[in-house]
Amino acid sequence: ADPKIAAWQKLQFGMFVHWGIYSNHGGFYQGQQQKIGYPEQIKAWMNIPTSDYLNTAASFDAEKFDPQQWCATAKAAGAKYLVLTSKHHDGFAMWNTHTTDYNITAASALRRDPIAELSRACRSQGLGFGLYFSIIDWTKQTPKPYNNTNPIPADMMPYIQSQLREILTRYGTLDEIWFDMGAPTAEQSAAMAATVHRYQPTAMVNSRVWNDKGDFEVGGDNFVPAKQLQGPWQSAESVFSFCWGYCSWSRADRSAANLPVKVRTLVNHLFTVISGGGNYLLNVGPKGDGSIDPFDAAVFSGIGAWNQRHPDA
Ligand code: FUL
Repeated sequence: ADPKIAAWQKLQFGMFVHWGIYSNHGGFYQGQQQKIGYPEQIKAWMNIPTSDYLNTAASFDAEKFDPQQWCATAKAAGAKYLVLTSKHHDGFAMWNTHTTDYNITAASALRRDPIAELSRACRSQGLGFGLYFSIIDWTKQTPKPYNNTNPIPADMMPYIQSQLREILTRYGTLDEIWFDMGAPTAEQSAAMAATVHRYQPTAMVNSRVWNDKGDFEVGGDNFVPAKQLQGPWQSAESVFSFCWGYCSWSRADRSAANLPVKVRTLVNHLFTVISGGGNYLLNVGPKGDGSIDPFDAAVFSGIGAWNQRHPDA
């Protein structure tokens, strides 16, 4: 077997993190709750002008952002790696990029590079690390909520490639790159995958680079197949299937009574997936201040309690 695939499959269980300017909104804009769509896509669903979105960015100081704590949450669950959103569809770069000022160090109050800090924290705690990268970008394309038929204009490719080069060369070894959305041509998909392989020869690329140019299959959101799939595959599921970024409104779902139900459901999915040879990537959406909601953190430690029954699984 290919050692690169085998090493990736050995990770088995990871923590996915959706965190960006949208986390500060938590599904609300001007006091109104977002009615449809994922909260990480609030800019498109609620038509937030870029100037307003930048105002939100300006107040994004993430005073409770603690990368060691995020790693501890992942480890408490028994996860072996962490995958962070470097850029979601809003186009806001969560690293100190040279390609645009629309980024966390230039346009937010945080002025730190969370990818740098998190990658270091992961390494210090013995966790693997990977990055999510949205192919569609609402700073280059008209924001369209949940539209997966967006072609990628040819003149967007140099921008994408420059951004990929930065995230692929600055943060040490990456275990996977998780592309998402858009409708690139086969040549564009191949070019993106080739850039990953060139700078990170051991990183695995997910199937949402499209056109069969990925190294592993992810299927749709919250996809938990009952059967073993052919080839390397992964299930990516969110603690709350209806939000990847932080949703502040779901108080009822975060009740004490719901905690054991949630843990049991997700443990069931974890074991279904890994016993079928897949990797399980469980998502959490930290708040805009950088902290993980206590309920969500308790879900991860609850899963860990189950995992310890099978420490070598
Ligand atoms: C989807 C995206 O559109 C969602 O916002 C989220 O990032 C999920 C993991 O993939 O297709």
